[in-house]
Amino acid sequence: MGDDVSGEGFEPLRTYREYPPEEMLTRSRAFAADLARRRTTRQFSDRPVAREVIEACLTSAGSAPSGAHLQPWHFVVVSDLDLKRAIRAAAEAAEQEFYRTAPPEWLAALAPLGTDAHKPYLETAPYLIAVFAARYGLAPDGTRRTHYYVNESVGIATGLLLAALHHAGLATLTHTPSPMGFLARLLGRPANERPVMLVVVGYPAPDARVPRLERKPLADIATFR
Ligand code: IYR
Repeated sequence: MGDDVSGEGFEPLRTYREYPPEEMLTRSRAFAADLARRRTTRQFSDRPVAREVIEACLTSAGSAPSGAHLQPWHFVVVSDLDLKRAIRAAAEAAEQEFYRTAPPEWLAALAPLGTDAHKPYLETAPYLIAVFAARYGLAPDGTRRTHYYVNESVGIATGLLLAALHHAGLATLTHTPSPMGFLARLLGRPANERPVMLVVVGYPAPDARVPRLERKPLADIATFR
């Protein structure tokens, strides 16, 4: 006996699509090659991006699997310049403290990336997407509902978001100002939500530069047994 899928709450799987083995291979390789072009970018253009594109990419993010399908995520899309400025000011204040007090080992690990407390892209890029994790569900009447595997679920959704934005032809930066409690305050999020990260989105600056870095080869990241 497997899982019971006979009840009223079930329907046939209609959306699955099988590809012939050759096509499966070419598709998987083409997808890998396309994702291999994704680079975290720290210089953004101020060129506008259609809101509909962001909406479609967030729809991709929202397709993620989640613990008990409770979808414990919320995305706040910030394009308002005053709000971006306020986020930048708060993030830079937090980062100044970070770079002043971080352990030497951490600062050494970051050195190849060339980062510092200066975050002009938080103002330049057309969109900042603040990712929030709903630690528990909160009904309007204040009733709480336990959420499961929140970090895993939000991590998967954010990964799909980054892939969708890249697929659309946009550059991204995952930014984790520390501490980032200011995001919940500035964006007026409810008490059950914890800010997870900011995803900076836009066109890369025409003269954008990225660190030379290599990705681990397959043999180092996967084991077949
Ligand atoms: N949040 C800081 C520091 C930082 C930390 C890690 I780990 C990175 O991969 C990159 C940056 C900053 O944004 O500069």
